[in-house]
Amino acid sequence: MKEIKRYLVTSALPYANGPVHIGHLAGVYVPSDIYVRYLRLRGRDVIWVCGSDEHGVPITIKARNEGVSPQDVVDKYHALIKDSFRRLGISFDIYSRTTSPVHYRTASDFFRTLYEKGEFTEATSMQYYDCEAETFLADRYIMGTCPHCGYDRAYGDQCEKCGSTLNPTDLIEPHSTITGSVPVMRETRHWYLPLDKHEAFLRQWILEGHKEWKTNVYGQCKSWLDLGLQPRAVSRDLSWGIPVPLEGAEGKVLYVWFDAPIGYISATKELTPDWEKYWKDEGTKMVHFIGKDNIVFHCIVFPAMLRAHGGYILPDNVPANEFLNLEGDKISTSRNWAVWLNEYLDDMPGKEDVLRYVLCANAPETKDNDFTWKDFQARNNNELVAVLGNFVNRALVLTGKYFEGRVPACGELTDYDRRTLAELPEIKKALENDIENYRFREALKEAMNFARLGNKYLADTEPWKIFKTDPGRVATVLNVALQITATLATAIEPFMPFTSEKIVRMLGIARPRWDDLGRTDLLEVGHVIGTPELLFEKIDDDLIEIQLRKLADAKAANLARETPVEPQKETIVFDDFQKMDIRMSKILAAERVPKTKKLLKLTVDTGIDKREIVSGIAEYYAPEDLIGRQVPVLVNLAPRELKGIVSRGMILMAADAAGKLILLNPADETTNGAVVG
Ligand code: B3M
Ligand code: ZN
Repeated sequence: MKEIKRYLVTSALPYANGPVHIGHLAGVYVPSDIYVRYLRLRGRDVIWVCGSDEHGVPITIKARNEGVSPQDVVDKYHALIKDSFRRLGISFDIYSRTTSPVHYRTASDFFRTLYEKGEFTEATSMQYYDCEAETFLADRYIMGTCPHCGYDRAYGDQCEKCGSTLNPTDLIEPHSTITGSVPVMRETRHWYLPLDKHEAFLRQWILEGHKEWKTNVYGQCKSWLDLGLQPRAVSRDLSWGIPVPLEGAEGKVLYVWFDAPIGYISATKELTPDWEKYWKDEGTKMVHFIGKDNIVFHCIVFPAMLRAHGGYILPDNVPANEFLNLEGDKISTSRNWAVWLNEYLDDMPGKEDVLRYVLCANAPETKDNDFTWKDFQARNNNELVAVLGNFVNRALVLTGKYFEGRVPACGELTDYDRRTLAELPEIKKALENDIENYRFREALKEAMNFARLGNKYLADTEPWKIFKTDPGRVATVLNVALQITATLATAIEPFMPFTSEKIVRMLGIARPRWDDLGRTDLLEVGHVIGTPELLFEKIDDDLIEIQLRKLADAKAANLARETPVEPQKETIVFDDFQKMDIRMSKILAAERVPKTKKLLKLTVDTGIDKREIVSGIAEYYAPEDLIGRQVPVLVNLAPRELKGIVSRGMILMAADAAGKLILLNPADETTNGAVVG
């Protein structure tokens, strides 16, 4: 075993084409923050680098759709992402970006070195070209009919209907998604990294040398290697990206997956002049935190690049996570099926640690996992409030009550006290072992075990019952409880830094060192503690309802967008239309029809008369929101009895594809009875 002198931790660079969501957090940023905070607490030499990934086709597509430049897109999201990470306490040592000048230079130099060493091959191939847009069409810039299932919106790389992998040339009747025009075939020349040349090394290094990697990671690597590695193009015909730094390479840029991982190196350079120590000395342990869709790039492509370059170390581990789903569905940016970090932070101020806690407790470490708002609420109420918050609060409040906030002296310990205290070093050991082995869910459970232990200790010893008869015993119990609280403050720091900070502040001490966890002299007798405040609040149903409603709205909008508009009905003549008598009418009263979910009984003034109409809008409007509104009513519809009420007429409304009803209001109010036509 080599000696570990320092750590270099990297986290996947998020694409700067949208905000980050809970899937990114649970998969990558929360676990890496826990790992790094832990290493720092242990006094290890560690740096943690990240930044925005600002190249790639999705960014240019977004820019085109919004009528702005790619630089505008990345400027906006880089700032948003960086700020929301900071607000959640994600403690990178640097959060850089791949449009930075240092990165341009670093990536260009890297490419040139490989080129000069003869590590690339060059090849010419025929690719689709859009003559109107004067550009080659990279994978999702081209669409056509799937040769397998006939779906007519298949992309150049994949059919989303039947799931088959495609080449642009497989598409029937291909067209450009930029201009809609029919592309032509044109010759283009690119540089390739011959992964096949590195295959033997990678097999040995991963399959023999890293059997300890997580099974999902090891398994993916093995299946790639077993399929046999092919040369991969490292350049593209695009205008957005880092130009290929060679003579005669106009119009060519580095493939985004070539420059992005080099971003880790650039960020380190920006952070410290000592960067080479972290990248080139064998005493460095490098760990890449990523999601499962990035495994091949970090375990196969980037190591091959580093080796081809020479002089760089390779990662020691790549603890990739699986995916987090949301309320049973795949998180999707384009379908707005996500909890966006920036929105969460705005909607739930002061609950940063709750999100960190829930995402770690549910992290998709070995399989895909589901985030639900009900589970979020339950974990907050039953674990954070009832266990962690309750214990700390009791220990502090009782000390205030019985000993005026002074740490009481510890008398003689009972066997039970001794057994309780003996568990502390055991928990500490388990916690360390879990974190060092990237088992963060288990680690969090261990950290919470300090609180569970303390809670149980107070429940069993019941100091509130014996103060009158045995104040000395109460002093001992509270001394023990406060020492556990001090341990807890440090143990939870990697997971819940804001809460840790609060506890330390309330105890009025400097944060205990990691090595001192479990000690029984963390607080001196007589030390005055601060005023206790609640660490967590119970979360009520209405807060959860707001979030569930957001998701329901997103779902309805998707359904409406994805369901085709109803085809036009048969042609009618004017006289057919004239048969309908539609009048502007005012809603005077509205009430629910008992024992129904959908129906409201409305009293309307049609100008002709006042009458009752039963309408199926109860799911979309509250009765009180309807009163006083003017709406069009079909007044000569034959009366109909519904739930014992005679409905005379119909309120005209718009129904979207999801069946959601919208009232139609006139732009200006008119007299009741005014004819619509
Ligand atoms: N930009 C993130 C993703 O696939 C991708 C990671 C780059 S890490 C060098 O979501
Ligand atoms: Zn298909």
